[in-house]
Amino acid sequence: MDAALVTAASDALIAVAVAVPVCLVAGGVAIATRRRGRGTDGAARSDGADAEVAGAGRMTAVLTPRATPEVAPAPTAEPAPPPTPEPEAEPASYRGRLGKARGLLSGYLGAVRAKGRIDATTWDDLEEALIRADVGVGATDALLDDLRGRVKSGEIDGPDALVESLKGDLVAMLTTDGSGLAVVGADRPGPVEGETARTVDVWLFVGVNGVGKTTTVGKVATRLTRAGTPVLLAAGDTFRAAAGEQLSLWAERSGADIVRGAEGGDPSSVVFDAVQRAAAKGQPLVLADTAGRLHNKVNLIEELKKIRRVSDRPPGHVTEVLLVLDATTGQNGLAQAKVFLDAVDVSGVVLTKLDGTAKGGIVVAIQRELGLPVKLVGLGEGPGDLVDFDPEAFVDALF
Ligand SMILES: Nc1nc2c(ncn2[C@@H]2O[C@H](COP(=O)(O)OP(=O)(O)OP(=O)(O)O)[C@@H](O)[C@H]2O)c(=O)[nH]1
Ligand SMILES: [Mg+2]
Repeated sequence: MDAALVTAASDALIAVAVAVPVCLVAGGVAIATRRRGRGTDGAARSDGADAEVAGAGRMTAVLTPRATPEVAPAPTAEPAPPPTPEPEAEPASYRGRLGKARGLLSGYLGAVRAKGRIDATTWDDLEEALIRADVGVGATDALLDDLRGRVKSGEIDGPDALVESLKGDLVAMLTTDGSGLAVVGADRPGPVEGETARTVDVWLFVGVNGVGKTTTVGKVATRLTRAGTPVLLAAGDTFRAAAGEQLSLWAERSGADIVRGAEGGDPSSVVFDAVQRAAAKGQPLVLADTAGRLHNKVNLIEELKKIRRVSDRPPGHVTEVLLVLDATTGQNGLAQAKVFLDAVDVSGVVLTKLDGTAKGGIVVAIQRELGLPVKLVGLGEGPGDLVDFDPEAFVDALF
């Protein structure tokens, strides 16, 4: 054998030695794969086939029940039971939720009553009670001046009558016109020539961070959708990452529609889109959440002005700008409020967290010093914990 032949023969042997196990392994893998494939395929096919059969059965049962007696007719689907409604929490009541504020006043008023007569300490007690409840110095002076005059004239003849008169004065002070919310669809200006008709009311919720804007939007949405008014939520707080998510939860909870924008996007365009969508879907009201904080206060105020302008373009019409204030911040909240009043034409106040504070008297200061009606009051964190402001029930719960 010559050398070349030997090399060729040994190459062929090596090739066979390598090729055989490779083929065996490959074949094994191929078989295993096919088996696995058949397994899966088989299962899928069998499901599909079963589904087809079931489908055929259903079709047959529906179309030609007597022609194919061997196919059992599909049982008529039972109507799905109606969903069990979530148990409604007890509706929030002033008396039930204002325990803290009542606790503060009752100590003082108890002392006034217990004395049996009106003297200098009576006036000191009343003054301290009202100031500590955050009624404000101006309102406290006005209330006590009126009561002093009526004691002098003999109209009020003892501590019990004095406390009752204080109650009456507070109710009178808190009763204002315009404390009701705008009626949806009631106040739309007629169409201007060449302009789209205004078919969507917009309520804006403004206020500093953490006061309860988003929660209030959710509660108002809950209330309105329960009453049969469809609402669309606009996630106008694009500054905080979690804000849109938080509002989405409320949308889900209340059954409202929602329009969200990109994080860091332009909040005005979110509200604009929401108004367009509401108009297209025939929804009469957009509730717009806004940011409570931007990079600085000037930005925030400019942004709100823009949101208001854009929201008021047809088909939109701004019918409420609700300033949300946190009752627990008491008098400090008033200073913040003034910034908003200058920027956007505020139509009323939502006072939140009255359930968690002794400073219930802040309601008096808001109406007196800001000249704004308190329209809604937050008495807790739940969807039903928002009530119309009712001066009589409120004062009654304080005493
Ligand atoms: N106890 C009580 N808590 C409330 C009430 N309203 C809101 N809160 C709570 O206050 C906290 C802040 O509420 P948000 O609605 O997130 O406040 P926000 O104004 O939207 O805050 P930013 O988006 O940060 O500007 C949440 O924990 C709410 O559950 C209320 O009436 N009572
Ligand atoms: Mg918010």
